[in-house]
Amino acid sequence: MSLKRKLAAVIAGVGIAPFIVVVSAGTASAHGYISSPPSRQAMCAQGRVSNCGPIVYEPQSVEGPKGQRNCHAGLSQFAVLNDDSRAWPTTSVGNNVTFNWTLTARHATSTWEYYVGGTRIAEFNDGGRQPAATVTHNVSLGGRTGRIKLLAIWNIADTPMAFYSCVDLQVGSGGGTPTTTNPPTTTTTTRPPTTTTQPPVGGTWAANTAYSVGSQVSYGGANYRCVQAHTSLVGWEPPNTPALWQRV
Ligand SMILES: [Cu+2]
Repeated sequence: MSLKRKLAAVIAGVGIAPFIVVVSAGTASAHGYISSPPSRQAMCAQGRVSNCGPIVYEPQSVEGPKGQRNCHAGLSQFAVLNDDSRAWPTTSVGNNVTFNWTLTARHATSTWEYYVGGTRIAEFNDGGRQPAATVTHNVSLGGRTGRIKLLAIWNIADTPMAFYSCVDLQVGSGGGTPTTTNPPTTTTTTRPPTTTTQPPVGGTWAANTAYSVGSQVSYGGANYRCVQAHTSLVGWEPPNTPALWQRV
C-alpha cells in the first residue's frame, strides 16, 4: 500500500469509529444530564474518572422508568455510575447550589426532583411544559455538611421514563458560592465490579422481553400487571419500576 493510500485508510477508519459508537449506543435518542456541578456521568465524559465504559459517549442517556432511586436508571451498562466505592471527585459547595442541566432533547417535563439519602429535598413542577436546552435550579441543601451524594431526577411528562444524575458534593459550613471543583482526586483504575444484581429466584418476568399493557408476570413471589408497554431490561424488575408494573 502506498503511503497515500495508508493515510486514506487511516482517515476512513477514524471517520467510521465515532459512527459505530453512536449506532451501538442507540437505545433511544438524546436527552439530558446535570453538567454542573459535574454529575458522575459528566465526570466520566470529561475524562476526570476513567474506566467508565460506554457512558463516556452519552452522559445524557441515563434513562429508565420513573420511581427508581439509583444513579444508573437500572441500566447494567451504566452500573459504574451507581458504584459508590469509586473515588468520585466532589465539588465544593455552600448550602445553596445551582444545578445546571444540559438537555440534548427538550422533552415535555412533569417534575425535577432532588434527593439526598432517600429524602426529597427539592422539587420543581413544570406542569408538562417543554424546557429550554439548559435548565437551572437553585437548591438548598438544608444545612447538611460534609460529603453528600445527591440524586437528581428529570421526570418526563409524556412517557413513563425519567433521567437520573448523581452529583457528589463536599458541603462547607460557611454558605457562600458554589463551584470550586476539587482537584481530580485520584482517578481510579480499578475495574468496576460487575454489579448486575441477580433477581430473586422464581417468576415469569424476563429481561429483554416486550411487554404490552395488561400482560401479567410473577416476580419474587408477587404478581404484576404491565401498565406501560416496554421492552424489559435487567435492573427494571417489576419491584423497581412502579411506572411500568402494578402489583396485583
Ligand atoms: Cu430523549
